[in-house]
Amino acid sequence: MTKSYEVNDIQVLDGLDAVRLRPGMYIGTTGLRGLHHLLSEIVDNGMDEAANGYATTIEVVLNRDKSITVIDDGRGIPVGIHDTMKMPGVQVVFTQLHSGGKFNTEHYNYSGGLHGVGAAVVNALSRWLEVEVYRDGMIYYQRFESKEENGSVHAGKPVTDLEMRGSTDKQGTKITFLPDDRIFDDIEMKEEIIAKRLKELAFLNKGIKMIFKNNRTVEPASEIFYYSGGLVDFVKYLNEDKSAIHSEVIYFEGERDGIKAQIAIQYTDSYTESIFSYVNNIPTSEGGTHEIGFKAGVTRVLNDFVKKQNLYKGKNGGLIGEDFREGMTAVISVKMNNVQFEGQTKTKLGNTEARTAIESIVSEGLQHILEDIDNQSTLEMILNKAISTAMVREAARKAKDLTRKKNSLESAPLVGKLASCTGRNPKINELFIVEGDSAGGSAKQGRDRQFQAILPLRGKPLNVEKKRLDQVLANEEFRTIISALGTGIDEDFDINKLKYDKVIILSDADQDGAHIRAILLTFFFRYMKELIANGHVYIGMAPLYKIEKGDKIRYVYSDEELKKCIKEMGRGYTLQRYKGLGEMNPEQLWETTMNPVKRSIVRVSIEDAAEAEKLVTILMGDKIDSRRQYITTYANFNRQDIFQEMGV
Ligand code: 0RA
Repeated sequence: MTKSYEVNDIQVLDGLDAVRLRPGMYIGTTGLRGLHHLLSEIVDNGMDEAANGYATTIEVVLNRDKSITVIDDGRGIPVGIHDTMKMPGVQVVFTQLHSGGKFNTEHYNYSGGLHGVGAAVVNALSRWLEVEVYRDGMIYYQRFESKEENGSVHAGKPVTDLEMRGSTDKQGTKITFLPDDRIFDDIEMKEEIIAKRLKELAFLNKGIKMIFKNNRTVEPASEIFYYSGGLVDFVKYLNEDKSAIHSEVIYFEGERDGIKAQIAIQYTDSYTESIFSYVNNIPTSEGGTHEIGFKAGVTRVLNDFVKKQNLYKGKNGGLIGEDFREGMTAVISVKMNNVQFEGQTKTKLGNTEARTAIESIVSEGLQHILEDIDNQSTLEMILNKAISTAMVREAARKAKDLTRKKNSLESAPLVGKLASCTGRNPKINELFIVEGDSAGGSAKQGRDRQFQAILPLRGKPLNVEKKRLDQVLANEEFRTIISALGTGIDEDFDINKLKYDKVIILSDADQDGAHIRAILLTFFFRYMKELIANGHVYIGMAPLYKIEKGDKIRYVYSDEELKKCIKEMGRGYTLQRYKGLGEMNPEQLWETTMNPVKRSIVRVSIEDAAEAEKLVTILMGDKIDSRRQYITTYANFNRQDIFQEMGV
């Protein structure tokens, strides 16, 4: 008696209830990403129909009540009674986990990873779900709800049988669901995320029409994504704002061991590589085996052409993979079964068989295309670009070796006009980088040569913005700075070799001075970040005015201070305004700007330097308005703003 009671009392957790217990296991998160995952599950089912040639159009509608509708014109979910489950196919699809494959696997290849558990999970995590199937001239309808019973929720229960509701000449499936606000942090899907995803799917599946309607806005909005060119259109779109170096997008596809790949490539004159890869329509932003195979294939094919034509005579080996990818925009779309996703965000393909398959597809497809007589100019452009990349790489390496060598020679005579100090204590030595030869001259005479070194800069230094390391290293002024500091640069930078405790930038308090300062800070920020981070970089502040009365001399650093000083002095003073450092004689420069007990210097923080980098971009760019705006408001170490206020 008691025993049978116990047996009946055993609670078997319904599959859908298990989903609610651990939503993370099925959709990753219950945040925004997980919420949109619900929509993906449904859209993916429609995409599977489309991929197998049964559907042409998928429509997503955001409804006013926060529910979402997805309509496809595929075959419609089967409505017949399932042999073993003894219920209509529709009900199986929405209430049984992993039911997707129980139908006809032959028609149902390529459902990827997290996706494919599908419709039942969506039902389990919704308040309610309604489905309409248009099939064999009939409309079928069924509704599911999450029901609360004695305080616990039972997920996705059918509240109607599958009903026939009249006839139709349409074919397909329409699913509407309301995500459960007891599961998700927020159930409002984001228009931008959906639109981006539908656009991506339209690119990845050429000829499929993706429609997006938003009925939540005051004016209902609708967008259609349709690309007859597929991946070729995708690459053109990605390169819209760049300059391509060959007009036709390279496209090929192939299949090896049941793994299919479509690949589109176009090179631009930019220095970056942008590869976007997908597996079963899912973005693999962390890359993985298919990308490795792709890169290996590209390197092999292009290197074969280089060798065959004997194009590159560089020493130190031939071209490397990266040489062939500078400026490359590529989209790789792979379709395969039994996908394994790895990595931090599960967006990295792990299947080893994908590497060899894709490499082989690329080797054959790319070679074939580039051998084509019509594509010889494209081939030439690509190979020339790779070779010049390799040459630049070589040059940069040589230049780096050069500075490294220079730095290793402790007492080597320094190039340029550095006046080094006599003392050898890097804990107290100071390097002044001074704008202009005349100020440099005064500084050299006025300094304490025991611990102060002077490096005059003639004109503006090279703007490092948009310059590559080799170009920076080719610049005499920067080479001198690098040599003087002794630290090396970039990856080779070693703070322990620093020969000066303080690197002090001395420039005029005008626009040119601000510009020079910004360029230098940007250089340090980009290539010697630690120098700033460890607090070795300073801005020197030269006075703006000298006030004299009788034997009293005062140097004034701001206009605020000037007003006060004039009051104190009373009548009969003489005022000199310094237009630049060059107007000061050596004694004055020492007194006001260099003497450690009297001067005022400002230490540069990383934030200042980051700001300076932005400033350089604007100063160098052609947006006149923002340039003016920036120069006049950028006040960190710049008294330009004060000049403006005074109308000087
Ligand atoms: C199982 C089997 C078949 C189609 C589908 C599921 C199917 C599911 C969804 C979900 C949204 N739209 C859908 N369209 C189809 C194949 C049925 C057949 O062989 O006729």
